[in-house]
Amino acid sequence: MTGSKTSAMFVTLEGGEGAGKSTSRDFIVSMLEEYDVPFIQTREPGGTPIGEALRELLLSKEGTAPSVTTELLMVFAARAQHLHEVIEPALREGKWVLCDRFTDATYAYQGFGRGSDLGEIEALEALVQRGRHPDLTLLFDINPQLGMARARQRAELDRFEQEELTFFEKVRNGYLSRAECNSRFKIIDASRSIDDVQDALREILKPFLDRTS
Ligand code: Z5A
Repeated sequence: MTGSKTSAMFVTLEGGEGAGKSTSRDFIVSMLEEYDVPFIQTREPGGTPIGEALRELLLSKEGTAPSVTTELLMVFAARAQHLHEVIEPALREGKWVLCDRFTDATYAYQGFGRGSDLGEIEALEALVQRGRHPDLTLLFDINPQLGMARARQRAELDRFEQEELTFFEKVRNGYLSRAECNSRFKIIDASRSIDDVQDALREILKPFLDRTS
């Protein structure tokens, strides 16, 4: 990375379990390097020491599970620190920020999945983000049954991944309904092969990257 190109973009990756966000993130990183674009990659919940500590609590299967409201406040607490410590400074420096999950995940998981009030999520979003929103959101859409089968092959399941299929169906519907009303979303059919998903990503990202050269 040379730091010579300055069209900062805030790009988020979203989708259900096993949709292939991590696999695709590595491919996007290789594209950013190919175009010599300065960038950082980060994730939510997490991205800072405070955020990573909250992530551990959120995903842990040990002890008492947080209440729906506690869970909602924890993801926004992690996000407030993430914006303050990592995302805003990087954007100010003209870097692309590639973030694995952001507030659309809160709408999908806490709102549509757990039933948190969407108006309350909007209020927290306004408080924490102060008008900051992603410029581009890549939604990896997958049938939850297929996604869960992939996730199960990969590693031990965390607290979220142990939910019933109906939870993930609600999450998927939440994401799709958000995508319907926001033009920053690009939906990628994540049930396709890795090569096909990467072709779709290249097609989506190339116009943005060409603008930086
Ligand atoms: N959460 C929340 O509730 N509210 C919030 O506001 C936020 C988050 C921000 C952790 O997220 C949890 O936090 C998440 C929601 C909640 N729920 N869970 N669980 P996470 O992003 O860290 O966790 P995740 O959803 O489980 O993502 P992941 O583990 O990184 O999975 P993925 O990135 O989507 O998939 P992957 O690891 O790239 O791929 C899974 C497997 O499938 C792997 O073996 C791949 O090799 C394979 N794969 C990938 N693509 C393909 C294709 N195209 N074909 C075949 N096989 C493939």
